[in-house]
Amino acid sequence: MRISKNTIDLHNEKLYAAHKRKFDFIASEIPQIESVIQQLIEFNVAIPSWALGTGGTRFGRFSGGGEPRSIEEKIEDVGLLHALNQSSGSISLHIPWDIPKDYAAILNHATSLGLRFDAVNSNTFQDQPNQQLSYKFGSLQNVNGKIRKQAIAHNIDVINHGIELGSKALTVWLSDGSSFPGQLNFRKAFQHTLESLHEIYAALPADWKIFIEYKAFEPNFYSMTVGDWGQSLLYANKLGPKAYTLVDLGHHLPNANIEQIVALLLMEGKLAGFHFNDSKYGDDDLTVGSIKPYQLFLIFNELVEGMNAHGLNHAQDLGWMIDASHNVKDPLEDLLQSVEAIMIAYAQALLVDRTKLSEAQSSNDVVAAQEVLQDTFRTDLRAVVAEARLRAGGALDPIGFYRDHAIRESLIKERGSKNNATGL
Ligand code: RM4
Ligand code: MN
Ligand code: MN
Repeated sequence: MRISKNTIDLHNEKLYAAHKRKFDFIASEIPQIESVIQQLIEFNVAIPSWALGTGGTRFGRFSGGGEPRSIEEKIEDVGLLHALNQSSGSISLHIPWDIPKDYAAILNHATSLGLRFDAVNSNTFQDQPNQQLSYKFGSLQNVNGKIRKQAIAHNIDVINHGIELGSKALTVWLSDGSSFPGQLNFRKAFQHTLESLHEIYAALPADWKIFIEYKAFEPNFYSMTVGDWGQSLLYANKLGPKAYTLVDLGHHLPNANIEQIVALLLMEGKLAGFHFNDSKYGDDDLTVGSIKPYQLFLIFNELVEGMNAHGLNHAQDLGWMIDASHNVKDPLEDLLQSVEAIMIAYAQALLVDRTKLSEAQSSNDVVAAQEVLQDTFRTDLRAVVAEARLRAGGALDPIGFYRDHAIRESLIKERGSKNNATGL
């Protein structure tokens, strides 16, 4: 299904007067409002192809119905999100959960919805039905050279799919590691992984990047071979200029200072970008901003500061993606909430008074520094984000539109209520 521009205009007309009152008030307080709106319009967050169905845990999965049955339907779902918020104009494929076959048709389909293909993701954390050798004891780290070769070949295959679709990056997340002391020789595991990554790196086209994603635990519980940003950065530095460290918010040990990690990775020119989600305990993959919105703001504050210091283009030079799972919510509503949370945090970070903050820092005025950050964090910028969405052609209230137009019900009618989308 597609949403027509006309229905969005009608929706916006109804909400416009109330929106304008709120927007005019906040705009009168922000001298640089136009440039903030422009930056918000340009910002885009990719949607992963594996997050369009209902997620679950190892205990169960409760599908809400209408889930996409094919890569084409997943692209359509992202098209719906993008039509509503104008900030979800790209899709990130996970292979082999989604294998593109007819490239030209898929590209056409995506382009007609205003979508591009973001980073492609490899998967060597599961065995596939016809796979020859098992990844039970790891993939790129494996003690068996034949298994490493198979995993390398898969990654190169993923790059080749990405080339056909116009992707520009490969994201490698490895579940490699060990679950018990003594199981693994750490040094050898690292070296095998590095050698394997070198071979994958050599297959990257000139204008591609490789993102090395780290994770502290799970599925291995004693050691992870790319377990933290230090290890990821070691790989990225050894591999070369096309390799970067990818931060997934849920992949840290509890209470890690993620904003500091971001600042240092940017300083080193090695931050690939983000997988956004939120968590209470571990890799919970909850809606962005649902648990720790202040942390999200502090991260964006460092991102904006660091990107400006390095002259990076906020919208284009780093990879922005949601990596969440939706266990009890409608996946599309959940994704709309996540994108909105990201846009709000980004807008707030753009408005931090950096001159005042750096003066407070230079004079060790801790109170003033906190005031600067919290003053911005406590400013309600929802109307500014809505105005950017309106000007870009999106809906003033995406979730309201989605519900008023009974989009899930239409999807269930079209696709049925029993299917499970491939993915998490
Ligand atoms: C991992 C990691 C990867 C994602 C898989 C599905 O925990 O976050 O980015 O591809 O899950
Ligand atoms: Mn991730
Ligand atoms: Mn994860």
